[in-house]
Amino acid sequence: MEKGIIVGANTNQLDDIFIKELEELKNLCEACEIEILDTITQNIKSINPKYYIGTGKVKELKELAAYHNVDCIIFNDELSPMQILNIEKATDKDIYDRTYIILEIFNRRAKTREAKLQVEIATLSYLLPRLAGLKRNLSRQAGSSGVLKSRGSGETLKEIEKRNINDRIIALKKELKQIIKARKTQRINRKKNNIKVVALVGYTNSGKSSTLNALLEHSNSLKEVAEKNKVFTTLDTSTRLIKLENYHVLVTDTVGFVKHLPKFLLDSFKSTLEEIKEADLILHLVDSTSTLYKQEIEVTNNILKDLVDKDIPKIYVFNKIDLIKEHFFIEDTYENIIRFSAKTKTNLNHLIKLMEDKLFEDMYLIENTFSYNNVKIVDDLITNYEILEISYGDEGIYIKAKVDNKMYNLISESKNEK
Ligand SMILES: Nc1nc2c(ncn2[C@@H]2O[C@H](COP(=O)(O)OP(=O)(O)O)[C@@H](O)[C@H]2O)c(=O)[nH]1
Ligand SMILES: [Mg+2]
Repeated sequence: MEKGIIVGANTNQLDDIFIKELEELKNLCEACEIEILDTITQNIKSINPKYYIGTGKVKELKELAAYHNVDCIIFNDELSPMQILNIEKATDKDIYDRTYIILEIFNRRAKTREAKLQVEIATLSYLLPRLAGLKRNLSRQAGSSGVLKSRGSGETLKEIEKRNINDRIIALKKELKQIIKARKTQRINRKKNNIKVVALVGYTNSGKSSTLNALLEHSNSLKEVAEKNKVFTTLDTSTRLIKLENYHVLVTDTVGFVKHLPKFLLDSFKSTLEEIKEADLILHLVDSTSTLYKQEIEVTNNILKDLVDKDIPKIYVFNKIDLIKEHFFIEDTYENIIRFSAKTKTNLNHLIKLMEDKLFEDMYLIENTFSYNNVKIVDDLITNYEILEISYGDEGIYIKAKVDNKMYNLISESKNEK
């Protein structure tokens, strides 16, 4: 894990909003596997065009960076190419800015071809004017794009890189255009299993990962989960198989919303959220301690509206309720709300129950003994549905399961055929 220091300059924000922003950045860095050892802040009237912070602060920063022996310094803002170059010279450390960290997260989380293209285009557009300043960071980027691997020397290298990058951006945009065109004519229906999918959505720091962990801990019938996991070998790292009260579901931790997302990153951000389209339920995580939570909900919902055209049931999870001392009043504009704490597990059981209600409300409970010459349906049931009970007797296979409409009809038909 790399180690780093965060730098923030407060020009005209309220203190607690500024502090929250730095917390968010810390969380973002940790998502990029950079451990934050310290933070330096400065209240200034205007940003220093040369060093972002004041020259005195730069000295302090250099000493602190040397003291902690960090690999990098991360600024809570987008830096100009010149600023990166100057600060890197002055401190002798790798300099990253907020935008770079966000891009790094998007790079790691982009799954579909479209998302990968979007993110690479954004990354290259960001790198282009910064080639000189980011010389040491290029190797980090090289792995994801491959475009910067070309080797040369001195100035010519930069020229080659510049030309390559421009060519590559043009090629990527062309491919992206084709993908978007193709997508319009094909319906996405990639679901292979009938297992339900839950997406955790919300701002960075709202507690998405903590909630996933709380659910995971609760999912205590580990043997069963391990067995089931074999079926889902293709799961990516952010998706987990979770046992609720009766059923297994897949829970996906999505890329978090961030404050002041640069405009040129919006498309990449949306593309990394594509997986929400396939969700059967959305857990909208809200940081109850945020004074701006209403706005945050609205921003999140607006993006969701853009992204998904069908109605996906939603539960508003007002997290961090342990930090709220008085009664927490929530307007009744939101349906399906729950006051929750991922830390103290307040209302975890309630949340699990609510999830199950929302996910399985239009499922049928079936209880039937299938004769042994009906193994095809039994096979389908076992592979694709949640089996609550199964036993093999003389008359056949007894199964209790919850099934969807399609399977329900299939079973009814097979009964009639007898
Ligand atoms: N007090 C308290 N802190 C929480 C709770 N949930 C998360 N946190 C803290 O909030 C920060 C962000 O949580 P995290 O799960 O990483 O948020 P994410 O960015 O949405 O995945 C971490 O420092 C957590 O320890 C909670 O219910 N109560
Ligand atoms: Mg997280």
